[in-house]
Amino acid sequence: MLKLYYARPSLFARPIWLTLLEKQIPFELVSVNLGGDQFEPTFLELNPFGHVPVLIDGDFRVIESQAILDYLEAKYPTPSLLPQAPEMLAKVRMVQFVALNELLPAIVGLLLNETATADFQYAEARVGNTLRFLEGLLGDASFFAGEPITLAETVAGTLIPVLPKLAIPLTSYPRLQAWSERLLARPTWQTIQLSEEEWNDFRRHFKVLPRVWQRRRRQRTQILTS
Ligand SMILES: N[C@@H](CCC(=O)N[C@@H](CS)C(=O)NCC(=O)O)C(=O)O
Repeated sequence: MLKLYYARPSLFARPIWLTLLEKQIPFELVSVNLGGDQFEPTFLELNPFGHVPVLIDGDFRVIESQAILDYLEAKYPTPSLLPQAPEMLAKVRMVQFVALNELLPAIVGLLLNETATADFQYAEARVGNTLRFLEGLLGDASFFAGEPITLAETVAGTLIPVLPKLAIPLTSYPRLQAWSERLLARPTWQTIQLSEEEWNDFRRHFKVLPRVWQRRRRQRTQILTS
């Protein structure tokens, strides 16, 4: 059976978890405590960069979330989450990469910084810019590539719905708000939903974790280069 090394709140691992559920592929979840277990030698053998997600399929191992999504689509093509028509494919890829390269770092900025700081305001502006773009791209469709859902939803759909919890309501983006509500109503989204307590823990820990990771990485660099 497939094994997914993940952490419940991990913004990179959640799209994989959802994709496995949407494709109805049997899998086992292996939780990695990102408070330090990612630097343990047994985990570094799976991913030398010390990140989740990692997917294990028999004796094949895949790291990097977007590579994992491509692997799942190629190996388990039904139901398909990636359209073939060039324009739809481009739309889905745009959403995937704008979500990861613009929205995710902006969300990290919102989580790390205090409200009144310039860094927070930059993160807020970046979120607004991304949401305006995605609102236009979605247009009047139910999902980015029409029906059914695609990787655009399993990727952006794990990020956009958290914005209201970060004091960024979706009310100015009515199409994305309705899209987000449609996704949250799906059984698969409900399965991965964090409880209020998990979300508060995640927010609290988020401010200290990057500093811990930086320190552990410096130690690793010394080991790797000595
Ligand atoms: N580019 C990687 C990024 C993965 C990543 O940064 N994962 C975070 C969790 S959200 C992680 O494992 N952080 C722990 C660390 O960096 O030590 C991917 O897309 O899979």
